[in-house]
Amino acid sequence: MEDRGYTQKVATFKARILPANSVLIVVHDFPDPDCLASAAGLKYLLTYWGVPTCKITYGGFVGRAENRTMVQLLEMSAVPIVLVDLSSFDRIIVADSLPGGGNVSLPPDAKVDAVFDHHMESPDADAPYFFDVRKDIGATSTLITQYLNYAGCPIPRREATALYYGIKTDTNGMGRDAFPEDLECYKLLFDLLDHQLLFKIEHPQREIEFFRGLDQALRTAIIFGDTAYIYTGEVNTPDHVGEMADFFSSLKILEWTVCAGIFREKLYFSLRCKTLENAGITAREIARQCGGSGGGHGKIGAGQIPLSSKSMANNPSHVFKSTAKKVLDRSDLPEIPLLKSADA
Ligand SMILES: [Mn+2]
Repeated sequence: MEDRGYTQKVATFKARILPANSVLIVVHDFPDPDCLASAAGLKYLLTYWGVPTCKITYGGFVGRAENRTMVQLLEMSAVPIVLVDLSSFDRIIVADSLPGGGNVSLPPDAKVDAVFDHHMESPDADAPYFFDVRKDIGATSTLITQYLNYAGCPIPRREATALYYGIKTDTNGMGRDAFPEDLECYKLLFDLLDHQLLFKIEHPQREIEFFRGLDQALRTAIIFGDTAYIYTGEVNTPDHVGEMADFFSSLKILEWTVCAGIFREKLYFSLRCKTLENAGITAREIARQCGGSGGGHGKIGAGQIPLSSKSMANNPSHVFKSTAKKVLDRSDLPEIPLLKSADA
């Protein structure tokens, strides 16, 4: 593999973190496989460098059945941030998100030492921490795989399984928002991972709530033109919203899939598009108009809007749907229930 500056970046990162007795790795709220795998990879690298204590932490909880299975089978000792005393750590690293990005439960005054991410927003060049934030890779797991590689750190089976699954889910198996570096790392990790464990993660045992949620989503789904809107109502976990967006986007006639649900006084939404490349920008604009925050990549976007936001006071689902239709320039299209539509 060509170096692409990684040797230098690894050295700069190492110099920023070491020496340290304890490092906290913070990932985004309701963590997904990419951020969990990135944290596991970073933790392994730091341990390899001799850091005695590394802890992985997240806001919210691990929701999706796949992700819970991943944490359990890969023995990732990740803990909710409410159980963590930030002041007891020498260094703080943020993975797969930006400090202050709206989906990280770090207090604003927390002193961050390093950030790894792959989203469209980048920190200011003079940010007081080391950062490697890339628009041209599909997963933070790719970035961390490169750091392990260029640090000369052998990747064990569990970490390889996590990183592979992180890249796989963020790129939908190299089919979405994937770049050459993702494929390089994907191939490298394929030979290192535990395929039995991967199978168990990808085929988790589900709670009955999953099927209730699916039923609710099917009943509320509507179609307008090439777009579906699914409102899941109150959800047990915000990542159910993204899960349903992925599921419904397989409907043949769709370009856009918009899915929204309510969890603890916030409306969470996910966007998927098939051929266009503006899901992240669209998510950001919908969230902005509703008084929340959002972002993403080319084909996937997401955001959250506090129900306390002025625009959301009455009937949040309706306000959100109207705003999404307006931003997508589909306000005038008639709405048809998905299960009654002729094409479905
Ligand atoms: Mn990611």
